[in-house]
Amino acid sequence: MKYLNNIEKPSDIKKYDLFELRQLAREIRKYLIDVTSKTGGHLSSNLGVVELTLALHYGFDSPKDKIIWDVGHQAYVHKLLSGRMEALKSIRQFGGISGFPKKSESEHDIFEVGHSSTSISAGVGFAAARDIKGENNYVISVIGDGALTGGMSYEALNNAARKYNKFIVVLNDNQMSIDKNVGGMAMYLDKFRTGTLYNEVKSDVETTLGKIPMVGDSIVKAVRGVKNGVKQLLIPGMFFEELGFTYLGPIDGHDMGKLNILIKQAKKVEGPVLLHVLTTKGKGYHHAEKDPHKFHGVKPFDKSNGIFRESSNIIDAEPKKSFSTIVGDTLTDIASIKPNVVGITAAMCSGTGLTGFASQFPDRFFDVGIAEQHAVTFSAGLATDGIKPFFVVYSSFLQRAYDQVLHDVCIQNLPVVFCLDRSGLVGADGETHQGVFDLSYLSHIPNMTVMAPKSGDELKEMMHFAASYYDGPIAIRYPKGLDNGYKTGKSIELGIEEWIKDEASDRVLITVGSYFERVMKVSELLHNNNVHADIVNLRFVSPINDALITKLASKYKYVYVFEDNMLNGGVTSIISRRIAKEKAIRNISKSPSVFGFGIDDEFVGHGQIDELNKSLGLDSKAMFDTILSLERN
Ligand SMILES: Cc1ncc(C[n+]2csc(CCOP(=O)(O)OP(=O)(O)O)c2C)c(N)n1
Repeated sequence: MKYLNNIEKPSDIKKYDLFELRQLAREIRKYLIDVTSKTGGHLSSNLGVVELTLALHYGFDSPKDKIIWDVGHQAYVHKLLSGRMEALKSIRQFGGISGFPKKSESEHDIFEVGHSSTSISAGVGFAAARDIKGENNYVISVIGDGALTGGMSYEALNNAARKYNKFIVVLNDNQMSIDKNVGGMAMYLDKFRTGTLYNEVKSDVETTLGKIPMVGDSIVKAVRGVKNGVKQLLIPGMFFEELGFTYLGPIDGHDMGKLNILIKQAKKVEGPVLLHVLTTKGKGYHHAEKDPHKFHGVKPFDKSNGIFRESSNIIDAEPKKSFSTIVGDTLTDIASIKPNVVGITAAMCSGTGLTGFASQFPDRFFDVGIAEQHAVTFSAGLATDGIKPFFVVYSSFLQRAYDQVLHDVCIQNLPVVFCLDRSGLVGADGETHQGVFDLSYLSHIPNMTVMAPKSGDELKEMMHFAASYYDGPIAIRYPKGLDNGYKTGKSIELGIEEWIKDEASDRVLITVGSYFERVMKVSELLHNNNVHADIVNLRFVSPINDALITKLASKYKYVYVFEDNMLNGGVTSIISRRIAKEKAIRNISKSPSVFGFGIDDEFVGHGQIDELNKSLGLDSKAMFDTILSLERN
């Protein structure tokens, strides 16, 4: 690594000439493949931005100039150029560096991110702050064509129009989101590559003008005559130009020389600039170029053949299914008997397990792009007119559609089903992706039913229950990972919990969803120490029935709640409040002490889920110890 080894900060690359920059790009690709083949991580997006990242750091002066990444999964090259070459080997691991920009890691990571479509808004903020302070730096927002499907990016473009100097939006267009990019903007951008935009517009103009009697023909001739002039007028980029940006491009994003020239030009333009860069996701690694989707987020793999090193369950006699697969399969089963059922994703078709559904029911499958807010209100529209939508979405991504859930679905009490994948701790993606807020942000909304299954079988039953439920919205939240194999037990009934053990103890363990296995283990450890506990699988976080609360308030000395969620506003809060109310109303002299195991008022970083739970004192042994010590006091 002759060139890469000599770089400690971004400005170090300025000493290289074009030939050397190209060598450096080669070394970076090799290093990225080496590291991610061992650690896993986001590979193909990073391979696609090697030259672009080099050109940005070559043309600008970070951190004085502000380079803002959208989503942030493509910032590995940036990390390499800003002193984290060795640290990259620990990326996404417990105690290692983050897979996304992190201010605590480097002064060059100026804005934190993980969710999509934030970079232009943040950039407008940086540009406005700069102007208020009378400073002179450039602001550069780097956004992918996938992230450009998110509504907030248009709000930001609209807001930036004609206002800011030294503000450059770099559109990194590789025609891919995680899956193939979708929607009208993707089609529009696609035409830039093929040149069909100009031809199409020209023929539209000719047809329209030709229809005007007398003058039509001569104008058409004139238009043909000034073909090149028209081409200048109708060039790609009109959309952005109309919004007040100067459009530059499209340009080959792997041509270092051209990139350097265009960035120089962009720096001279007055007003905001949109620099359109065409890249290839997975560039330079044959397997990733061939299947960029597979190499978007990788597990460790054999770099010689691109084959993932499989996890051990694959060699089990009967491999366990993931919760996402169970959701996809169950939705397909439901849709085959209920013709009004549709499946919706916000750019996460394969991640949410919907690939099979999409191919079996292409007319009832909707990928709306990275547009969670739209997906919710779109579902509300469908549900109002007799369709039964299942919006399958990662828990942390639904956060941004809170008002749509409340305002468009819940107030009108519409029968939309939300399947919340990746609820609870998700592991290596860290803070931005932990799905530990949904019980709090959903269960306090009137009309919303919230369920959490203890297993894949129960998840399936809950989906069938939801498919036949028309009295309002339902959310089912389930974790990342593989099914634990527990059977459902008694059938699902609205608001009714499942008693796993009910033996008149003075202690009860209330388990919510994915905690089930760990709680069974806690119960076993307690039992072995002659401490006996009843066990309730809560199933419904909302509604929780009155009889359960009465029983909890009057029978037990200790109530332990286990929830893969924030304790603030989560199940522990709900149950504590309900017990306190019960105590007041029924004049119960003694009520139980309620203790919650969950996330206590902090953002949880990255690492394996087991490691994170251990660090939080939420593994079975630690929870067992906590119970013993609480009761000893
Ligand atoms: C709000 C939100 N929804 C979904 C995702 C999941 N996600 C991560 S990257 C990605 C695709 C981004 O595509 P693009 O911006 O074109 O970047 P590329 O990977 O193609 O470089 C998606 C959907 C997310 N990060 N944030």
